Amino acid sequence: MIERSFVMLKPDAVLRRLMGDIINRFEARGLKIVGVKMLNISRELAEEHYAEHEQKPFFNDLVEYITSGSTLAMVVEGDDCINLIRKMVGSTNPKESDIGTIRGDYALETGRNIIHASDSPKSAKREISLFFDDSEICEYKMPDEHLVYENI
Ligand code: IDP
Ligand code: MG
Repeated sequence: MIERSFVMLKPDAVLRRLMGDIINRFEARGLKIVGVKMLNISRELAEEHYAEHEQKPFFNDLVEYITSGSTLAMVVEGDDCINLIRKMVGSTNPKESDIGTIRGDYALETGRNIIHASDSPKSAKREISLFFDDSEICEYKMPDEHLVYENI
């Protein structure tokens, strides 16, 4: 099923000039970027985005981290892409992330793990609407869709 996931490159990914490499991984896989923008996340938006972690001991550090600089927010589309992107991102703790995953290749610490990706269809819907207006999503057909997908 075609899904959309919310992906955010955290401030360290932007500062470390990893945006291109990471976006390229999604494009090379055959996924479609249908929304993208850079933004400095407000404290309010960060708290709302990470509301599920409000009671966790790392919550304040997490909000500080995510609001410490510019981020790149994306909506990525593709077949069953929510789980697929989580696999491409790797474990929350980069030391446990497989080599070949984004965190496993570019990060060392949980508190500097460079990327966020939605963990379920419900989170994806919530997160996309938190960061993007409908008018900011672009629908288009990839000319090689028949090469990426068997039954198109
Ligand atoms: P996820 O990003 O892999 O979905 P979550 O458990 O949803 O991981 O946690 C959200 C973010 O909070 C993580 O990506 C990481 O930046 C931060 N975080 C999670 N657990 C810890 C921790 O134990 N210490 C510091 N930061 C943490
Ligand atoms: Mg999460």
